[in-house]
Amino acid sequence: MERLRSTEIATHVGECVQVAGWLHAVRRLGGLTFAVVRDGWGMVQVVAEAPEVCATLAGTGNESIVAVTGVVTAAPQAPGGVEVQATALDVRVPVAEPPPVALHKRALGASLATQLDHAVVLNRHPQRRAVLRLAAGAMQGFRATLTAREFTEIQSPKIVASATESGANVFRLDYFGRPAFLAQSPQFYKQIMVGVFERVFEVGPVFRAEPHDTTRHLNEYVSLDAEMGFITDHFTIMALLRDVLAGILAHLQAHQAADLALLGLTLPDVPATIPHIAFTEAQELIWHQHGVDVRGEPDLSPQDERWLGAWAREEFSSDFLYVTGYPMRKRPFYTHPDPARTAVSNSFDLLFRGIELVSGGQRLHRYEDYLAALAAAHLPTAPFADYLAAFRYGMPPHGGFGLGLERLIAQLVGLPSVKLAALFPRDLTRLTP
Ligand code: AMO
Repeated sequence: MERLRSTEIATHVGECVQVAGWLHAVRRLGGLTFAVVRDGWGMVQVVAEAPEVCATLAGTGNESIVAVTGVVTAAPQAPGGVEVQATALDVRVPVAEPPPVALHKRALGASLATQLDHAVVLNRHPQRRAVLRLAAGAMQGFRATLTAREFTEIQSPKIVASATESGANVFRLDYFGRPAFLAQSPQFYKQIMVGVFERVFEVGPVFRAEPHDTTRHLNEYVSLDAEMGFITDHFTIMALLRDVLAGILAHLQAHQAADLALLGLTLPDVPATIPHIAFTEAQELIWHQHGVDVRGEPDLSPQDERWLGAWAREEFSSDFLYVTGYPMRKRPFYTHPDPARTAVSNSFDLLFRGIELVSGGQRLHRYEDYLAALAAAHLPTAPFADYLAAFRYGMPPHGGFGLGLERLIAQLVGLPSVKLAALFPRDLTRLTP
């Protein structure tokens, strides 16, 4: 008999079917044994009355691989509104040892460290799985939205010869005797590829040697990057990003209702125009509202971002807020200045519920401007020779953004750490699992 997936059986009421998966839970009630079989997509409730099936279930450890044959019947209280009345049970891979953390409990009680240390097994928990599947859905929504707008997907090298974001926070490695780095972002390559395709995006890992342990930093994370040519300024990119976010959330709503329901989530609205505030105005606001004088600071602190997030919610009922015009001295050398005020950059961060989710902006596009920017940053041109070639041979005004996938998921779900949005997070102490 062909195996059906858990999500398929609801349309087979009255038929004899086979389901197979992991034995998630077993409990006895009167003369009946109830079991839950979990497969890659969901759960199936199984009811057994036959003494030999009940005895086998009683003697089989959770997480054993089992196949159940039986008739599908309507059961409004069961997941999916159906259950399987088991007539036969085949234990294919018995497991005797209990898992390191109970997977059959509705809520995961384990500490963050325990959850991360046992991620291999713990990622099977229905709630963990729903979170991780939302991350998969967000990547799909990102790809679908940009593909529909004629962007081309690229995959750029992750072993690179120069740091892109800054010399700090970069993992060094030995490339056949030559120094090399793990890419901090696809920044240079996505810009170079604007010279080829005009509009590009990339979904891929990036590496940051951040030597601190926080709830918002990973040492390897998934970056959702986009870059496009022929823009007016950073506001063109901010409008694009607004539509990309709306596209991602619409995708999750349309395709992942079950995961959202399991996590009890309602997705936020993305305003037709996301409100924006200039960097210096944001600092003034914090000074007036909270009495903390951050004016003159080159960047916003996590506390400043939380305050601004709360203000956006209060003022605009928006979970999203753009902060524009960061000081040039805090942005990477490739950033385009505001033509009217050269100390101010044509850049933005997007705050989502009070945490930086995206950085982006307009880039320099003239060769001479790059030479001047590198000189001003006291950087040699030689390591950037290939990158600079793109500008020597003609590049349009362009810009883009980078969005951290784990931050998006952590903020959407309300996770206490971005580490819980990664399959197997890399942090200061964790190189395994
Ligand atoms: P930036 O360095 O600000 O910009 O990174 C962009 C976004 O990536 C996420 N992020 C992180 N997520 C988890 N752990 C980290 N250590 C981490 N660092 C950053 C954040 C952040 O907003 N090249 C530019 C983007 C661009 O301008 O296109 C860049 O990488 O969500």
